[in-house]
Amino acid sequence: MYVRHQPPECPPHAVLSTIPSDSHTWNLLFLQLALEEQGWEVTNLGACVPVDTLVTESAARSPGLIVVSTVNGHGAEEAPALARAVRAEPALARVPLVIGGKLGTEGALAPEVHTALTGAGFDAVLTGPSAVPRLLALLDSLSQRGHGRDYANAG
Ligand code: B12
Repeated sequence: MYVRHQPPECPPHAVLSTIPSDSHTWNLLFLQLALEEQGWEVTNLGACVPVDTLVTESAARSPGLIVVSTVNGHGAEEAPALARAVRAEPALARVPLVIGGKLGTEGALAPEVHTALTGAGFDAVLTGPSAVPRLLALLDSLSQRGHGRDYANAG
C-alpha cells in the first residue's frame, strides 16, 4: 500500500532577547516558557545582549517573531537603536518585533516614548498588566496567519 509521508510540523521560531545593559533573566525565562507553551521554539539569547549579536543570531534563524524583554528601566532609551539595527538588516526588515517589560522608571510609559519605539521599528509595545495577554493574542494571530510577516502595528 502506498503511504503518503507528511513532513513533520515545523514549529514557529522566536528569538528572545533583551537590551545590552539589562542583566535580569527571570523575565526571559518566563517569556521562554510562555512561548514554548504556545508551541514556539525559542532561542533565548540571555542577559546583556549586544545589538550586533541580536541582529546576527536573528538573521541566522529566520524567526517568525523577535521578542525583546527588558525590566531595568533603560528600555525606553536603548531600544530604539536596537529596533533600527534590526530593521536595517534586510532579512529582518519585516519580522514581527515586539518589546515589553518595565521600559522606564516612571511606571506608565509616556506617549512620546511609545511613539519613539514604534517609529524605530517595533510592531508592538507591551507593558503593564495587559502585556502578557496581549502577547498571547499576538501569538494566536501569528499562528492563524502562518507566522507570517506584516503584523500590523499593535501599539
Ligand atoms: C531579581 C531582581 C534583580 C536581580 C536579577 C537576577 C536575575 N538573574 O534576573 C539582580 C539583583 C541581579 C538585579 C539587578 C538590578 N536591578 Co533588579 N530587580 C529584581 C526584581 C526584585 C525582580 C525581577 C524578577 O525577576 N521578576 C520576575 C519576572 C518573572 O518578572 P518581571 O521581570 O517583572 O517580568 C514580568 C513582566 O514585566 C512581564 N514582561 C517582562 N518583559 C516582557 C516582555 C514582553 C514582550 C511581555 C509581553 C511581558 C514582559 O512579564 C513578566 C511576567 O509577568 C525587580 C523588582 C520586582 N519586584 O519586579 C527588580 C528591578 C527590575 N530591578 C531594578 C533595578 C534598578 C536593578 C539594578 C539596576 C539595580 C542596581 N542599581 O544595580 C540592577 C540591574 C543591572 C542591569 N545591568 O540590568 C528595578 C528596575 C527599575 C524600573 N524598571 O523601574 C526593579 C523594578 C526594582 C525597583 N523597583 O526599583 N535585579
